[in-house]
Amino acid sequence: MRSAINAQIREELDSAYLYLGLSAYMDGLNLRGCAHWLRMQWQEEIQHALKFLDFLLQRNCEVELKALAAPAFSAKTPLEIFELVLAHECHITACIHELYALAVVEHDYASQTLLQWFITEQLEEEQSARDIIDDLRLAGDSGASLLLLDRELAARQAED
Ligand code: OFO
Repeated sequence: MRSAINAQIREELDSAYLYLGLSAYMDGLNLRGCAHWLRMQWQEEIQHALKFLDFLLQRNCEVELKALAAPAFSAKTPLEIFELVLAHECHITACIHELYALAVVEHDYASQTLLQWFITEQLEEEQSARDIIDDLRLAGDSGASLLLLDRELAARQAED
């Protein structure tokens, strides 16, 4: 379980790095609201990594930080970018579910409690990405609608 949680810390930091890259890309498209939303997401992923890391420390387990790869993506349009976000979140959900299954096999009740928080969080993560994708599909080729959506995304606040 310790080793699997260490691997998940890297997954969360990878997510953060990906979203930071996507945020910078969106800023380059002058979609500053999308860039802001993705930067908030970057911050949230760092919090997720810290939640796992602090859990290991609390249990007196060794933390092994692993190397991160540079984020690489071929998505270009806002719709493609948020489809990538959703696909990535689905991947993270699968990782969390695997971790939970392992915690059950190992009778690791403390990990199960921690992971229940992440299971709920992943529902929200996927839903947020789906909502933005739906809005982008509705906006279609309308620059005015995209601008409105971009302004809406600019309002995202950091979570506690
Ligand atoms: Fe950590 O939830 Fe997104 O990746």
